[in-house]
Amino acid sequence: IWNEFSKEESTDEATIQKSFIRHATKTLARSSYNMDQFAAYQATAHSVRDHLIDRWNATQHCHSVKDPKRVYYMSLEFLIGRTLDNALLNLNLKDHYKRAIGGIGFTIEDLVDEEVDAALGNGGLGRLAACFMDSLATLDYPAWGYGIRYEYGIFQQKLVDGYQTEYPDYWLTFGNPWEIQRLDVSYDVRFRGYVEKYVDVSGQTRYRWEGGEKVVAVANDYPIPGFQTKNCINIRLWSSKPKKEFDFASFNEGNYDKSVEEQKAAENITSVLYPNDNHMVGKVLRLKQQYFFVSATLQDIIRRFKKTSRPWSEFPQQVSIQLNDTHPTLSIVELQRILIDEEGLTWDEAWDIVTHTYSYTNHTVLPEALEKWAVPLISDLLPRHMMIIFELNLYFLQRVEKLFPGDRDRLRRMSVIEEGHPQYVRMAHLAAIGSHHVNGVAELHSELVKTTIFADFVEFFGKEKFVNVTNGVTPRRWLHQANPGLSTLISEKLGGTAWLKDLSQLDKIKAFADDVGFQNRFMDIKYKNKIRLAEYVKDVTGVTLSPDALFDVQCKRLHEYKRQHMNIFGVIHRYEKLKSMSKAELEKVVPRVVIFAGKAAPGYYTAKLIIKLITSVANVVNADPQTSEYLKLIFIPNYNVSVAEILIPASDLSQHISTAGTEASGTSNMKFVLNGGLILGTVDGANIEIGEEVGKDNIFFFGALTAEVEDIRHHQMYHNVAMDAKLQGVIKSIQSGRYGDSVIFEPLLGTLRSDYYLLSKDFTPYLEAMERVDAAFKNKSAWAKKCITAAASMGKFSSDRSIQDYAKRIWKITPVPTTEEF
Ligand code: DL6
Repeated sequence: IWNEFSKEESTDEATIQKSFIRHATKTLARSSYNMDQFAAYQATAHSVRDHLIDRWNATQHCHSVKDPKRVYYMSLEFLIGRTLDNALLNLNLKDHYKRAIGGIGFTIEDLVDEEVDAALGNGGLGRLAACFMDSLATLDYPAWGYGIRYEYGIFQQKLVDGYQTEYPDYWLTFGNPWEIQRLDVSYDVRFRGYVEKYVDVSGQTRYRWEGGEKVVAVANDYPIPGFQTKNCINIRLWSSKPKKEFDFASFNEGNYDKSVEEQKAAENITSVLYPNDNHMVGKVLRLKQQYFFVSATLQDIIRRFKKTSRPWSEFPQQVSIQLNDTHPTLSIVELQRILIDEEGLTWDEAWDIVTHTYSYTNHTVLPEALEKWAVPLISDLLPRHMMIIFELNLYFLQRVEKLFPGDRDRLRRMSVIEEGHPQYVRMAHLAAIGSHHVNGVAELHSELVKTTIFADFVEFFGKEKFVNVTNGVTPRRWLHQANPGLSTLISEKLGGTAWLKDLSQLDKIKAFADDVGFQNRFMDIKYKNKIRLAEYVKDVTGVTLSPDALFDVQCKRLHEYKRQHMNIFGVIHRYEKLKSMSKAELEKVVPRVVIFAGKAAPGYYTAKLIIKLITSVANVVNADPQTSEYLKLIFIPNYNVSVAEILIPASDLSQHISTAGTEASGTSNMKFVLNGGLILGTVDGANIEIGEEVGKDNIFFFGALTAEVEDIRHHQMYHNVAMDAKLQGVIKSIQSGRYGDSVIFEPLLGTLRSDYYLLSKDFTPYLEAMERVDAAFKNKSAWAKKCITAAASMGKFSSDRSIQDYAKRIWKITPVPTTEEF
């Protein structure tokens, strides 16, 4: 009976309609007279979810039976975006649902638009984790994602008087059909308390962590379907609950607030995602989040491992844990604690297991982003962990001393503890010491990892431990889903959709780069995507755009190192130049639409000023009848995954202009080129590898090189270097009050005095690169050829390639397809 009734539902139109109506009436308690569009989305989502769950169950069953080595991807961020469209496409159900839902009187595209983004991440790091989950599922790897189910995702950004204003992102208001709450999967997590020393029956001195307070971690499962496979993996997101619902003593005393205080404090742990990207903020609640997530995840992994009664020594053969940045690094200490304090292993046995289990991805070398936690903070919250950190640091430094006797400065540099008042724990050092591999996310970045923050560690551990895995993006979401027109054209030319699972096949599209008929179709798809974006922009900003203009996009988190200010200074320069042109000169100009989008961390004053400058300039530029045909400037508010899906396929040019050596990789650069847009970029991060693949004629590079940056900074600091004349002109124009009260912008302009990010040095080369872009865009056929060649060269940048790289070289796992019998 079980087998008969648990079969995956059929996908014919009538069955889908039946399932839709069953969910509308039984799950949502709606009826035909009160079905609005949102309810229709919910009913559809529940119906699709049934398919996901069937596959999810089959996959779990298959993995339990085959018991392969699994990889656990621990990440405090998963920037998933919407799920409905992605699930329909990955399950190959889109056309079926389109017809079935159409038959009920709704359009699937409208329903897709009803979904709220799951925005549990800040930017690149979180979106990378989501792409990796898609690839892991698609490639049939036995994998789990682990994270936190924040009730508030990344804040919603609105513009008020041109300033960024933040609003809470309570994304769960109407429930979330994509998650499965698992009240049966829960673990206690302890904080604070004390450490007791005792002697066990065999006479060994041991420690145990006691007392303190406990909260409960409850699992919420988020099924992730692979593309054209039965495999459906899981992201397990933890939410915090109180151990004790209620303090009766306080309640009986009439102290009602106090009676629920503990409950509130427990729930607060997973309340909100910290909105900082590439910047460390040392708040206690954040440390609590980290340990809460680490503790629950490890308990879950260990429970699964113990089911098969293997000895502990086999743990690393069964379990590989990837740390997505240092945020989950306490996991290393926690596993050591469990093994020595609870499982009775010796220190060395335990450490051997730990160091064969973990690997760590570094996503930045920017000093302000490297995590360090004050020792008193850790001691208070996690007293036993602090002891273990000191102890493992001692053993580590003893080994360093042995290899480099008497080199005290080296010991100071390599120590996990940064000396001072207070002392700090350097999480990157801890992660590197406790992992078997450390990887950077693009070639240049991985080199910088080896030569800067981990130079001493390379000398100590050897260079084999430090590897590169260049990032990638999933072509399913970022081409097939976001750009159906282009996906269909490629499938037509390649004779099917197999390329979506093997992106290297894109290469064959190069053969059509000179074919005028193909060029026209390719550019026609771009044109339609530009119309779609123009409609969206009209909707959210009221500004009308011409799809004939060159669409120039920079969408990413606002950061000085990403240099959105260089872009807006460039726009001002362009505007001033247009103002000085005669009518005849104007007629030769390539019309341009410059689009910005991105959030600034709420406490990042300079980044917020850049937004204000962009919106202030936009007010002037867009209202100027003399130039408005040739230049439009847009700031799209509330950039998120769904906005990116509209923006990226519509760009002719995108800017990735970080100061060389600062952007670890970047991943939107890959998405833009994959969608037939060209890059204007610095020789930084993954731009470099993109350049190698597409060829130097199909990318616009400019600017100082990484190797030059330090010298230039030094020179600027000590030699009274004059600011670039064109940049000076721009500053003067801002200071003239042309874009509103210039006093507001003084702190931003002030950053150009020390000019840490080298705007002055790079400004003229930047403008010259822009001129090359304008000239190239004028030749429509040559431009189309560049775009086609570039897009067809993007095979390397599939996240499938990144995942295969991790799987083979670091995790040592193999695919386990969920076969039909499950
Ligand atoms: O690796 C994903 C992504 C890179 O593409 C970006 O270049 C990099 O800035 C970003 N790094 C972070 C680090 N933040 N922290 N913590 O987000 O990672």
